[in-house]
Amino acid sequence: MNIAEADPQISDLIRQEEKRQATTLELIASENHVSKAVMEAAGTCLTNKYAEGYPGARYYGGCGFYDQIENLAIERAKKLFGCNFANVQPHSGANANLAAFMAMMNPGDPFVAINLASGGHLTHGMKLNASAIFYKPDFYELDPKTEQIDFDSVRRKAHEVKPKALLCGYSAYPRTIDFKKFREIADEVGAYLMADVAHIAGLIVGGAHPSPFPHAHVVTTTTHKTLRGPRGGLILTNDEEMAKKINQKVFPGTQGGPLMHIIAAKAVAFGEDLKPEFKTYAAQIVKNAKALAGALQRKGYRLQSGGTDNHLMLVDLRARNEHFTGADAEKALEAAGIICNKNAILNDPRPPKVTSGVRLGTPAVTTRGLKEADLEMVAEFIDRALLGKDDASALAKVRGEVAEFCGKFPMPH
Ligand code: DSN
Repeated sequence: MNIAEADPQISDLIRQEEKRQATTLELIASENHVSKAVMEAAGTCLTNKYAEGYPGARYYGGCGFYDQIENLAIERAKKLFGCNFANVQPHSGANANLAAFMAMMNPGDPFVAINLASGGHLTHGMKLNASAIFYKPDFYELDPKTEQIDFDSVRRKAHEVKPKALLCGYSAYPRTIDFKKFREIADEVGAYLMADVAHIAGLIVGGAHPSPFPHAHVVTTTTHKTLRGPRGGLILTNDEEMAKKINQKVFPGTQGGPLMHIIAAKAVAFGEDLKPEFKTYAAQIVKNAKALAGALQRKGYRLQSGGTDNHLMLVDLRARNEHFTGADAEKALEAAGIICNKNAILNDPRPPKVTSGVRLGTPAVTTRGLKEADLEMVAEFIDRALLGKDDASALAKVRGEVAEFCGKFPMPH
C-alpha cells in the first residue's frame, strides 16, 4: 500500500511541503535540494536492517550488501576529500563532532573555538551542549574592524589555554578559512586541529574553497549542505591512530546501529559530487553568492566583513533601515516566499531571537539553476518584501511573483 492510501494525513502534508519547496526560494545557507537518486536511496529497504559494527565486522547476520554499500561510501568520501580514512556512520554533524571530541580529548579537557554569536556552531562549546558540559571551551574572536578571524586572538587564546583541540570551521562565516595558519598555531601549543567544514564541504570538494587537508588532524562535516546528500555526518582523517579512535568513538562510543539507507544515499551523493559537473556547481554557488551580495549592497544593505568568498553572507539590515530586525525580516521574507534565517551581526545589541541581520546562502537556488542575473532579481524581491514588511498586500504580490519566478527553475529530478 502506498503512503497516500496508508496514511493520507501524512501523505498530504508531505505533498504540501513538496509544493512549498518548489514555489519558494530557499536561501537558508545550510540547506539544499537532493537529486531524485539520493532521495530514492534514502527511502529503501535498507532502513530495515541492523548493521552495528563496520564492514567485515558486524554484530548481525545478513550484512553482505551493507558491507559493500558502506565500503563504496567510504571509498568515495576518501576520493572526494583526498584523504586516507572516512567514517560515514555519524547520524548527524553534531554526532560527528561529539565522536571527534571523544577521539581527541578526555572529559574535562580544554579546547578553543569561536562562539555561536560570532558564527560558530552550538557543538563548538555552547554552554548547554555536550561540548561544553563534558569539555572546557574557550573562544577566540573576530577582528572588530575586518569582522574576519583575528589570528592574533587565536594565537593568544591558544597559548593561554593550551587546548587539546583547536577548532575552525563555522556556521555563519562568509570568508575563506586559512587552515594552514590554524595548523601553525595548533602546532605551537601541541593541539589537534579540527576543521568542521559542514558548510563549505561541497565547495572544498568542488575546488571552490581550499581543502583542510593536509592541515587538519580531524575533519568533520555534515553531508546535506553543500555536499547535497542526505541529512547526516562524516568524519575524515589522514592519521591511522586517530582513525582507530574515531571508529571506536562513533560505534560503540556514541551510536548503535548505523542508518544504512542514509549511508547508501551518502554513497550516491558522493558519486554525484565526484562528477566534473559538481565543480561547475560549486563555482556557481560562489558566483551566485557574490552576485546576491553585490546587489544587496547596491540597495544599501551592509554585509558583515564587507562581502563573501563562499556560499553565504550576513546581511546587516540596519544599514537599509535602522528599525529592521532579523526576526521581522525572516517573517516578511517567508510571507513573500523567500526562506532564510535571522542571524546575529557581530556585537549585535539585539537578543538572539530578534537580531539585526539575516544569513543568506545560495547552495539550494544554485541547484535549481539560478545564475548571477537571477540573483539580482532575488535581491529585488528581498528588498521589496522588506520595504513592504507591514503591508500584507505588498507581500502577497511579491509572493505571487516569486512563485512564478520559481516555476522557471524546476526542482531536481
Ligand atoms: N544548523 C546548521 C546551520 O544552519 O548552519 C548548522 O548545523
